Amino acid sequence: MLVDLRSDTVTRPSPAMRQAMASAEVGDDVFGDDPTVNRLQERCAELLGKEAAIFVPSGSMANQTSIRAQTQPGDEVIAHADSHIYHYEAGAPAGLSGCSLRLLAGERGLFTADQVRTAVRPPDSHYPRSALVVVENTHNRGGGTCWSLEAIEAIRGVADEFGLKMHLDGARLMNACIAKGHDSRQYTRFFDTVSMCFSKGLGAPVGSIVASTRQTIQRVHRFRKMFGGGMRQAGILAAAALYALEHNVQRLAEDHANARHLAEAIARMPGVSVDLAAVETNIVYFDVQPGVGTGKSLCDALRPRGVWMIPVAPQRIRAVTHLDVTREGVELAIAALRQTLER
Ligand code: TLP
Repeated sequence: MLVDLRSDTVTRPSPAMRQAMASAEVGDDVFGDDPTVNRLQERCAELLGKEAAIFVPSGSMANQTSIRAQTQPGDEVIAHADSHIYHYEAGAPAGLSGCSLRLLAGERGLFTADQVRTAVRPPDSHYPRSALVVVENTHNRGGGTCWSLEAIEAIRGVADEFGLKMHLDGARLMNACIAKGHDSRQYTRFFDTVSMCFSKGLGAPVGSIVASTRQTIQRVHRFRKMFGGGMRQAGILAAAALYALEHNVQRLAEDHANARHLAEAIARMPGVSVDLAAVETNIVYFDVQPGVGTGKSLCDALRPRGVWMIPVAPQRIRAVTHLDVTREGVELAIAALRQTLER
């Protein structure tokens, strides 16, 4: 058995999802003619409590079209220093939108309204114009952290005071909703634009959504085309996303329980350490003591045992649970890790 814990992006479409894809009605979505894409967009607009939504190929494109649609070159985007838009999107805020980033510190990917207030630039021609605040929920590098509604509401207050827009990188929004017991709209109502991915814990092969006002979605539509993300018979992919929304949301609780089980086992092992309080959803980060080796050497030793994790820093490893990892798989990963560390 292969237990691939590198990311929840590695999930493969199940036979039933493939069936839904194979029988999807399609059309040319660049002409707006694909009925399945249109159905997904309507479903997501409703789910996320916005006027309109648009299907895009990836989470990065969802974030970057949202940034481009709500900024001008020379503007500044306020985000956490560990955010995905900063670390893992190839410098796109600068490359595609001409924006600089104002990075905030804070435990586990979170920051406060006061930090945003301090970061906002005064209206002076020397400065970039503060335009947009990006919140990531759950927070990936933070450890799959969930935001509280109160913290977001307070940031919205500051954003309104200074005329800033707010974008939610909700690649794993449904993980936060399941973990916190919130309806998605309780989170999304504070944001101008919201992105969400189908290709992570929801188990679809490709695709993300952006939801917003009709007017902003029209702008996102234009930038999706500009960035090369207009797709044709995309209904095959939208069908997988619809299937995922129908069948794979509530089960995220299993992934969270599996991540906790894994983290609790790691906490009892020699040579590694984990902050259990930081494990709120499906992502586990743990640290390797230098005497044991590096994150990479431990991952390399696990690989022949059929357990895949990724080193994310010299002494740090990430393991992510998802719908292709069963409890049995987690037990196998625990046994392999324990044996490797005891050797
Ligand atoms: N994250 C991937 C890698 O890029 C690191 C992963 O394996 O976790 N926002 C967040 C919070 C993400 O975690 C990701 C993907 C994205 C956006 C981008 O999604 P894609 O990969 O579809 O562009």
